[in-house]
Amino acid sequence: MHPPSRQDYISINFAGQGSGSYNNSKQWRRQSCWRKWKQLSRLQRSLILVLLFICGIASYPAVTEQLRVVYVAHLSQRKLSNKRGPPVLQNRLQKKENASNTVVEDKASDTIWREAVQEAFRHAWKGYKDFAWGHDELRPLSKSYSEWFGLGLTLIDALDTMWILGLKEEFEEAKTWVAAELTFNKNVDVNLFESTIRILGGLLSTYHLTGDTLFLDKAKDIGSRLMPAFNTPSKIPYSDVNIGKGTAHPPRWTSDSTVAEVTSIQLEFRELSRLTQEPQYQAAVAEVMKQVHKLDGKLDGLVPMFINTNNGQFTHQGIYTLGARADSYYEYLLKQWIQGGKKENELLEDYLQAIEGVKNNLLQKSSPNGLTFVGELSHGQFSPKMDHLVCFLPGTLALGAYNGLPADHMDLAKQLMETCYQMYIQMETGLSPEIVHFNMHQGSTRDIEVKLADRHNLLRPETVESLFYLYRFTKDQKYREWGWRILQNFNKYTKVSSGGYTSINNVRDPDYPSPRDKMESFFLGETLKYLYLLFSDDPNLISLDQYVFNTEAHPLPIWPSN
Ligand code: DMJ
Repeated sequence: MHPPSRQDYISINFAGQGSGSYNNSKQWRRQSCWRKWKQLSRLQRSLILVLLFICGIASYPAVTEQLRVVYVAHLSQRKLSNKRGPPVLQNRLQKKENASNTVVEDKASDTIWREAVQEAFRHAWKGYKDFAWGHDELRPLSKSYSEWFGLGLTLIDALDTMWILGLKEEFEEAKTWVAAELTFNKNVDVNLFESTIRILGGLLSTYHLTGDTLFLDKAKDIGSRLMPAFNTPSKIPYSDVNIGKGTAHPPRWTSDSTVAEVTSIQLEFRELSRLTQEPQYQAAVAEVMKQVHKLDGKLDGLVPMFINTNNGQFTHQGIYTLGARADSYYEYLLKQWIQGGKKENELLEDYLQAIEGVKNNLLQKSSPNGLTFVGELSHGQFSPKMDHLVCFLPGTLALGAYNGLPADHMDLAKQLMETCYQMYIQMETGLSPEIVHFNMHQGSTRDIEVKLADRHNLLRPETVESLFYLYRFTKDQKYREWGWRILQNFNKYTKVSSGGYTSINNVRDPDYPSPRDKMESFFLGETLKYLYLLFSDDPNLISLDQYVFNTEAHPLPIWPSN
């Protein structure tokens, strides 16, 4: 395959950056036009004036709208990009700007930023609709698609985002597809965790937001088809299920499952039981939590990454991370506790103990600037490696503090939020790599290093997810400005002109970030949803007193106390 041409990217250039001869040529053109105008007859001049007047009236709304968008984008771009120095300094400088100017910008930016997210969604949706409709994922450069489960994954993951963003037309056409085309009676292997968080979670939340039982019926159908995964000797589920045949199995090379996967399906199955009044779903996932709660092999509440489906024991012990394969275990301890009305004490105890475990074993500061980060532990050896996935943690810590957990969780959330933002802004594209390593030695010149193999960006949501929580709880405007900057960088380096956004291979090369030709479903399910919510000041747009987001950003109701 040919490497995709660079013209596939939209890059934004603002007027005024042009050549030095601009004024002279303008003057010359003005004089020449005036000469030609004088040569016309009176009738010809009147006709031209009438024509110009009619055109002006017809194009007035479109032109003013475009000018408004360009003007505000230009202001924001100038405000955020053109100043040198670390972000903290920039914020201080911004506050000093003349007061009336700030009022105009703030008023406009709130609305404009949300409109920019809607625009990004529409652009992503256009690519999906034109080239991948009804398939799992868009391949925007080759204008085709890829299948994972063959279940319209992107469309289902995006349903509640369209509802929340107010994209009624797009929502209706997707709903029509769900009603007419979506069937789970298919001979396909699906991953239990991925299909639970994206499909079951997406359908349940769309049901709650819309009240349309179409989505509940579909949720019941997929939920019941996933249940064979729990038929194992230990009741710890297998990773894969054939939803047509009703059979389940572990991956080919092992009888282990991933700890994060078996402990991050609970919010969805518990909710399915509540809605259907059928207890088997909740019972199956509660059994997993009960066993993991009691297991040996934890370190201060931190869990290993694998668990065996035959004997129910942790395997590959001694490695502790808040990143891949363990991340959402911690998230779901807190969120199940919130979902159930803060009554299930074991969940809370495990969560609080784990956060202490993070503080005691995984938390360090980088050099030279002292960024707080969460590293990994491998058989007693500390590694300053942090996955982008860990950036869910500031948001989760903040959510816990909002729900009455210790205030120092919020302090830590703020410090980690700054670090996650630096993982973006210190890269040449302003987009975070998948994995970073922090320098800890005195005399280092930069805090963050990136290995060659870790330079990709998959359009992941964790940082903007945390920005959303931090802004909701603190109302500190800087979190929105950070989110706006990240959105602009996605637009600059990952937007494909014919529709869609693409993962990239190299966040350190702004000239050629090397597109991967894939738009992950979570870009629509999570990244754009959290950005939109970050830019909304309405606390009732998915109130955090009424909803808890699953790990794929699908809001599920907090259960009423009775
Ligand atoms: C999503 O599927 C979920 O957020 C999951 O918890 C982690 N991986 C992706 C996004 O990065």
